[in-house]
Order: sequence, then structure tokens, then C-alpha cells
Amino acid sequence: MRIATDITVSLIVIAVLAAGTACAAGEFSLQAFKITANAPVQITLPPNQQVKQPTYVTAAGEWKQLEVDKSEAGLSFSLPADAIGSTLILLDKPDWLTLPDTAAPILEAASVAGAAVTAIEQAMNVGHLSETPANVTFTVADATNPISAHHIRALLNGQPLSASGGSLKIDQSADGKHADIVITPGDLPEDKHNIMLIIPDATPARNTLIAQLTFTTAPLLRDGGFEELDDEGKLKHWSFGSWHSGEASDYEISIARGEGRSGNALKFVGISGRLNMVVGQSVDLVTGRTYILSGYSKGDCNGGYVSLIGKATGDAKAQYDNTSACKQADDWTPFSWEITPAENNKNYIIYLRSTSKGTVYMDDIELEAKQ
Ligand SMILES: [Ca+2]
Ligand SMILES: [Ca+2]
Repeated sequence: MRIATDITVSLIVIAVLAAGTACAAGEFSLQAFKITANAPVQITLPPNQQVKQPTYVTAAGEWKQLEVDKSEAGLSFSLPADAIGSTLILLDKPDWLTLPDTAAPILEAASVAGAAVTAIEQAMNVGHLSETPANVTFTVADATNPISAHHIRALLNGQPLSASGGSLKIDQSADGKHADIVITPGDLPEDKHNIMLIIPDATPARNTLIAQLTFTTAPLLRDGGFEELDDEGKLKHWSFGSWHSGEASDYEISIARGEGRSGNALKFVGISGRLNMVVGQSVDLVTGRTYILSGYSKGDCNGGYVSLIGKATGDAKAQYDNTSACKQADDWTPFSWEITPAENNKNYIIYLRSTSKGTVYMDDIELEAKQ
């Protein structure tokens, strides 16, 4: 490629963008030149360069025919005036390509181990799963052009799928505009995991959809038995606190070592003042499901209970639900409550609490999705 200019050009960047792919469903590849110049520029290509329907995009986003002069020296063209300094040029516009197209592919459906995800969004959270799903499928479509299967990228927790032994399979329609993208996650530890898919269309601009799906195989509630302590003797998965209105209160929240139904127990002691003792943990709940929170309590008052608190999204009301209270009992007594995360909330936290004078013990707390 030869570049000639009428005056001195202080900056010219020409990049060749190859978009699309050669795949079983069709040849959705093209060569686009990106040209940036701050002065008039003439570009000459070898005579054997294939030219068919040469097109360029104006600054306003309109695709127009590009005038190409043929001579023995080669093929020449200038950066058109209405491209204003920068444009994309296609010398060999494929028949399948429809321009303009400024829209990214859209996510039409998703499923996890064959079960459809009900709320399709670009960032989905399907919450707790009993095990890593064998596969996660994204169904995507582009209204105007083929999807560039060759440029689809999948990341699991920010890493290539191969890092966890996972794989990606793409089943694309003959016209290229629809694709089922099947991800096999591979071997994953019990934890929260995120799959991110980057899906461009096969246009010169490569309009790109980024779709994400998050799931967790970690226990919904960690250490409901109050046994996991850090080096300082504090519970690893629970945070202790007291909410009060400024009025002085006297209380103790502690780990009662060896006093549990098994091992340790959580112990609230309300002494005086306006008491509001809380022990919280973030939980990955999903709206539309009901959960069972169960455990054991004992104590000399009826003060123990549990709250589910959410963070509102948009104009929704933040969830703040309380269960009924644990009964006064000398021996360990089971409790079980249904809790339901509210619509349009996120970042749920379970709080074990006591607002009473007296002592409440809790142990063996479990949180499960209701079957
Ligand atoms: Ca498109
Ligand atoms: Ca325990």
C-alpha cells in the first residue's frame, strides 16, 4: 500500500481490521481499513487487489460508495471530504453484509443445565446451585448481520475457559444471525462464579454484546454452627454489631465456646438500655424463590429472631422483614421460618438478632432453597 499526500501529513494511522470468520455456517469475514488522517491523503493499492462494491462510512454514519480509480500503477482512492479525518473503508464488501448496522447482537435466551433463565438481562444472577452446571447456554441474535463466531470470547471469573478445563461450542444458523453458545464450565470449587461472553457482529465496527451470568455453588449460609474462627478468635463469616438510636445500651455478643448444640454457639446477652444486637452475613438469594431458615435456640427470654434485609434497586422499597421470635427455653429448641427475598432488591443480608434483656443462644443455623 502506498500513501501520497498533497501536503505534509502529521498523522496517519491505517489499520486493517479483519472481522468475521470462516466457519461451518458460512464465510462471514471481511477486510476493513481504518483510515485516520488530518490532511488530504491519497492511497494506492496494488493492481491485483480485489475491489467489489467499495464503500466507506461518513462522519454521520452513512455508508457510501467509494470512488476508486484504476490505472496501471494500481487502485487509488482519497479519504472523502465527508469522512472528516477518519473512516472505515471496505474495498470488497461481501454480499451478506448489510450496512449501516450500529446495533450489537442481543441476548434472546439463556439456560443453566437445561433450565431456562426467566429474567433475561445482560448481567444475570441465577443465585445458588447445588453443583456446578454441566453447561450454560446463551442464545444470541443479530437483527441485521451475522454474528462473528470467530471473535466470540468467553471468560470464567476473568480467565479463559481452558484455565478450569472448560470449553465453548457455537452452533450458528446458516445466515449467521443466530447462535447458541454452549459453555461447559469444567471443574470449579464451591464458590461464586461469573461467566462473561463477548459477542461481536461481523460488521466493520464489530458491534459487541457483553453478556454475563453469575451463579454460586458455595453454601447459601456459611458457618451456621459458629465454628470457623480467624487468628484473632473472631468468626470468619459473620459480623457483629449493635444498632441503636444513640441511647446508651449495655450488651454482650460473643461466641460461647463449647456451649453449643455442637461445639460453639452464638450468645446474645442484653443487659440494659435500648438493645439491638445484630450478627449478619451476606447471602446470595434470588427473587422469585422462597428459602427456609432453620436452626436451634435457647435462652431465658423470647428475644431472638432473624431479619432479612435487601437493598432496593430503582424506585423499589428496600426489604426489611423480621421473623417471629424464638421461644424462651432451657434446652435447644428448633425453629424454622420461610423467608422470601423481595422483588427489585439485591445484596440481601441475614441478621441474627436480639432486642431483649436476657440471654439468647443460637446454633446450627441453616439456609436452604425451598423445594
Ligand atoms: Ca448488528
Ligand atoms: Ca455450633
